[in-house]
Amino acid sequence: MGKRDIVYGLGENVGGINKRGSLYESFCSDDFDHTPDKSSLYAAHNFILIDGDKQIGLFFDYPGKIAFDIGYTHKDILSITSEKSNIDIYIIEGDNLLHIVQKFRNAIGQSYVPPKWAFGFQQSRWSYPNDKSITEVADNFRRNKIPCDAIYMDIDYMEDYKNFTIDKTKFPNFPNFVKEMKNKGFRLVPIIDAGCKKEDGYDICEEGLENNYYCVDKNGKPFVGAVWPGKVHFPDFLNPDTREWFGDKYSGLIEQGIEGFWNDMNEPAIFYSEDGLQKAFDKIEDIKGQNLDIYSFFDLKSTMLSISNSMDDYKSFYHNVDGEMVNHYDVHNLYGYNMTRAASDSFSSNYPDKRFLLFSRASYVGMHRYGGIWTGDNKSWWEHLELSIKMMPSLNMVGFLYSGADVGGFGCNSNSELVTRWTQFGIFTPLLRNHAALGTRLQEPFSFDSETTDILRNTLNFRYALIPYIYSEFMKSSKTGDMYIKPLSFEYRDEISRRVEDQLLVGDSLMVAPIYKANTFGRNVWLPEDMLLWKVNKYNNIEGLKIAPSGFNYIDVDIDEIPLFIKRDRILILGEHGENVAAINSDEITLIAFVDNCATYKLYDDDGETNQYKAGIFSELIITISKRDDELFNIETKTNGLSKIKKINYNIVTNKGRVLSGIKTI
Ligand code: MIG
Repeated sequence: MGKRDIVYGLGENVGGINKRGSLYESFCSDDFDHTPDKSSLYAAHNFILIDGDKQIGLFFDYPGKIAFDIGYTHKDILSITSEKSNIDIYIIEGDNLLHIVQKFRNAIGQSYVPPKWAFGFQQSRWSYPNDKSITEVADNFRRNKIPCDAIYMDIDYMEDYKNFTIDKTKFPNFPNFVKEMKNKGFRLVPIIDAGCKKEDGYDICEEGLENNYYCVDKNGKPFVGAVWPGKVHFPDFLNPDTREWFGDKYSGLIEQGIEGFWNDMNEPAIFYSEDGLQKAFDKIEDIKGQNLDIYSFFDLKSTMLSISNSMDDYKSFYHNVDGEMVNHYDVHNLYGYNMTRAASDSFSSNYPDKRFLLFSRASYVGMHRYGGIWTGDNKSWWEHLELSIKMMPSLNMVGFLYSGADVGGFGCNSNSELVTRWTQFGIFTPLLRNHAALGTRLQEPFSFDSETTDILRNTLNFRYALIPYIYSEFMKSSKTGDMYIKPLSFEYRDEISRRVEDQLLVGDSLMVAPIYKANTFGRNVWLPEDMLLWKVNKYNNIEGLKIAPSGFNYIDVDIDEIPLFIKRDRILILGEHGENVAAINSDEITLIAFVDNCATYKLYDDDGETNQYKAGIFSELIITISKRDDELFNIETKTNGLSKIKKINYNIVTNKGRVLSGIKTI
């Protein structure tokens, strides 16, 4: 590598946008400590992009463990090591960084498209255990007038953590409850785990055993591991028959009214295996009664800690790939991918014209065609808000457009300021879900003081107002292989823009500069060119628009403000807000444009529910604003006939900072 080369990529991983200086690994791991010393998270996204004298993309299609030493052992040497030699390497050249990403994305296929309601705010917690607690959360949203589209059901909705069951004591009439919630405007999103409980009489267990759908040990017997329900079998998702069988099981919940799922623990996470546990017991037996010196004691401790997700376990079971026994360890990174593929394939064949919400914890490049991802068990740490900012563009490079982090942080206790700042960034991520772990402090938007509730209401109303823009940009990116979220360097090639890691380009018109530090009421922002600054407080109160000059600007950002930068000759589109996506009035939009010369925006929309858009049924409204003189602008619109928009409230800011407002009817 040249001294100043930048290495982008690796999708979901720790570290910065520029990965240089560290050692990374792809081995999907269930690790809830996303600390800087880690080398791997839940995903294996073996794509890197080098920005040096030459720009080049590299994709390593390899299902096992692979290491990326990006200037760690030697600062100027990039070295990639797969454990075995069976690897396909793709070298992608192009005119610039974005072009290389587009070529890569065109090769790996179009990104998953969720239903439009999945762009609304979603609330989760491990767990809202029963129908009463879910109703209470829903009522709290409406009482506080905070928009929300979905509430999550974590593992406790199941009977003894058995996939595809509903605990009847907690949900006496589930289909009815789902309907009631939908009438109130909320979708319920249940979790599905990879491991299936080993229990006589449990249909999933029995059918799987009868048909050899589970992974087997070296003797060909169904492999037994343990997760939430205690002992489980792991469906062999590499086997197409297993996929079809398991995928079709989602229909049981769909028939009860469910329209979205999250697939968890599919690295797969294994708490322990019988062998692993036995080895640990033996060790304890051996040393019982001894006077343990420091090394024997540490050894004992690490034996206990390494019972979970152990390499020995991953090496001890097999998949059936076209009749051949393949060791799990060698294809580990394909497991969660194929679980999510199973669900997606089944949705497409059983409900071909309906879109479902589907996202996964584990993933591999290519899974982006079947579902999105969330970034797993982060913590309520400011550092993890920062990490989530840096991860977003890397996820977009590998096609995971529908993604997001647990807003507010999953583990540890959050506070009002962190939830506020995290939400203020989260509103730009397609998947916007507040989620928290068992035993942590409540962090729903109404869980703090009334001032915080007010701020979060405004913030989330603003998210809903942004949905026409977010959806339009998302859909265009998914079609063309563009990135919905980009680092600055993908558009601005000056040396400072190439190094900025805490500002992002969101869609075609916006740059964001989130606050991600505690007790902070402002920050430096690098502007590669003059931009229009709008400090959003209440979104429907468009005031204080001013031009921020290129260069470094220190921007004051009060706790209730979101600084937004609109690029020159670009247009931001805003809709109305509503209590959920369905309630948004779609015949009127507001635009804010920063026009020096001429700006055009192509607003995409579709029914948000079906796959008709693939057959060309979507609406397009092209808005062009061109300058006649300093005071006069032409606004022209052109539609493909399907746009419902009748009225545009415009705010045009000239390069001298004058704001011209008015209404244009179509
Ligand atoms: O071992 O289902 O990442 O979102 O709340 C924890 C309980 C299992 C991990 C997921 C998290 C979820 C939790 N699960």
